[in-house]
Amino acid sequence: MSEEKNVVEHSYDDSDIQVLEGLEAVRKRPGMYISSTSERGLHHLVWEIVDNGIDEALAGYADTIIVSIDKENIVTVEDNGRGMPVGIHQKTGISTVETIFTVLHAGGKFGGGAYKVSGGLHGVGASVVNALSEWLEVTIYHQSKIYNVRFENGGHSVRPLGVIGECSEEEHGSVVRFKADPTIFTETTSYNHDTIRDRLRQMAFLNKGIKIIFTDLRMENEKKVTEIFHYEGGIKEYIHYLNRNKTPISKEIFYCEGKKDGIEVEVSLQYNDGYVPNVYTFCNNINTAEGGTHEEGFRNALNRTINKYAKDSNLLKKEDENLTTDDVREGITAIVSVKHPDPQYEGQTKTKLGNSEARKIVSDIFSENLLRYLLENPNEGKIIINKAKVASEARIAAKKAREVTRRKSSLEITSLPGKLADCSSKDASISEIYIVEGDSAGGSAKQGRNSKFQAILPLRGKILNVEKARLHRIYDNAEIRSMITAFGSGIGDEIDTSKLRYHKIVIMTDADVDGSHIRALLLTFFFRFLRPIIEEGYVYIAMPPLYKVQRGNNIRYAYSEDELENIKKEIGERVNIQRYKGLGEMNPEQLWETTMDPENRTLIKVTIEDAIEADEAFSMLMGDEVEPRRNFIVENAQFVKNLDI
Ligand code: 28F
Repeated sequence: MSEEKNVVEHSYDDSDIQVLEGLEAVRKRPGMYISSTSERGLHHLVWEIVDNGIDEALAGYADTIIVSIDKENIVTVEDNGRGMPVGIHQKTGISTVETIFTVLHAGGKFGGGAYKVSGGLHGVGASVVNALSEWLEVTIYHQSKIYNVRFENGGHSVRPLGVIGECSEEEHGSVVRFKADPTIFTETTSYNHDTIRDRLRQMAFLNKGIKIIFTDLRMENEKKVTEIFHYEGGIKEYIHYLNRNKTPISKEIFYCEGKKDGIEVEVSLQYNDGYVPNVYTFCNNINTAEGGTHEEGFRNALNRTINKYAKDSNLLKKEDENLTTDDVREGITAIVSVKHPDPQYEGQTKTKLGNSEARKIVSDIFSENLLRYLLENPNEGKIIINKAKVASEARIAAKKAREVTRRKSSLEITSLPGKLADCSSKDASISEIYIVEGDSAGGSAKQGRNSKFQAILPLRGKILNVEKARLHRIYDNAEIRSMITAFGSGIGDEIDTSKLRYHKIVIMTDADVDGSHIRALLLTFFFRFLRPIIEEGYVYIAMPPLYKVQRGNNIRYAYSEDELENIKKEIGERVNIQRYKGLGEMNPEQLWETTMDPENRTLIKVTIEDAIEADEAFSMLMGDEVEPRRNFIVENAQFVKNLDI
């Protein structure tokens, strides 16, 4: 505040010209400032302005941020803070608010020890948003006056800051309203509702107490035009939210916070009955997807503290081997959030925290509080240690099982499963394996196939639901063992897709409820334990026909209701229609012709668009909780339909 006089006046001089040159540079090379001019870059505009409001709230002056998008994709962001300073900025000779919006990097460190907490990665400053907007307006409520300034065409001031009205003394804050420039954002200027909603929700979780209100006026015909995100519990409520479709094994969610050397640390966690760890780390509200020093501090402290507690309380005997990091992470959902005044980011995508001091600070604060939590909640302590002990036993058993499987498959190639009708080709790039439901369909497939490059593996009954099973039980399952040996690639951490014996793994099941269940089970298994084979595009779903339509010698197959109607139109209504209830009803020739012949068949390639989303979907579809599954199916009828193709 020392840098300004408390008056509003305006004078243009040389610095204005420099300012416009600066903003012009942003317009010439926008990618340097906002990553890209695609949809992603467009959203950066919103994040930047929201971050500034969040900073005002974190400084303790605001508690509410309102974000709205109107029909024309105009964005308005509002806070109830002090209002951006309206006095003249000593260095630039124009008001501080105009300085913020016209001088590059004016939004960064502003002296006086103030720093931008949010932002970090995309903290490029409000001037960049102005430069890339068709127009932008700032309105400030401060000491009973309403101030306003408007810029057009990438930051040219068309209405200098002035008082446009009066307000009550209690009203204070800043409002920024802008329209992204379509000549810059040539791909799209339409914001993605879900992207904005999810990020605002996350911001509310990461900054406890701040209320974020989101209104999307483009959603007028739908129920949720306005959503309010407000969590007094912060990341503790985030954990509850993340575990909403899981079954927690500990009731009381762990939470701690602390501060040292200007670094704020928050950690929250809860264990669920699953086996996959989900640890999310943040620095200055940015998801540090590549982890870094804060994540290492967390991991070491978790391991050390759990082992110490387990031995001190005799839950683990003195002579027992320590639990490993993997053991103590099984089924954990955790969030580590730090706020750092000077973050250094590293890694491929610059999402890895590099500040080495963060390691010890996180570790110290977290371990002290975790130990206290365990001592104060001995029941939770017991549950957690038991889970890690079971994990450790399973790890040892799985290692043994893996050794057995590996020895078997390396000894002799005849250890291939007996039920497998292998193909004669040894060239994986042309070889296919059909995983077929049931022995009778398997028989038809064996007779109908081209044995040169097509192998058939019939599965009997339903395979194990791997969502609910641990690695050693998975190795015990006969159906799964035969798949693993047939594929040849190995499994889990030891997977090597260059050893894969077939480059097409085709799931062929009946077009009924049982068939789609088996397909979902297989996909879950692949997703959990053979993920690279999906990622590298080796997994397919076969499309058997639903109907056989016959008129005299003319035989046609319909793969959908629509197609059936079309065929009827084409060859007449007086046809003989047979509905296939299962693959077994087709003779080998028909199965070849309709479903297996590369010339005629349709295969659907299984892809993983977004591993996290897919993982959530699988947990939901496969987990114990009935209610979220029901909701998910209702909400995502489309996706489920795809799963059930
Ligand atoms: C809709 C987005 O950008 N809110 C903001 C403030 C408040 C101050 C400020 C902002 C401080 C030192 C310049 C007010 N009074 N919402 C926002 N609210 N910026 S941005 O100051 C800017 C810097 O030099 C503010 C006293 N100190 C700071």
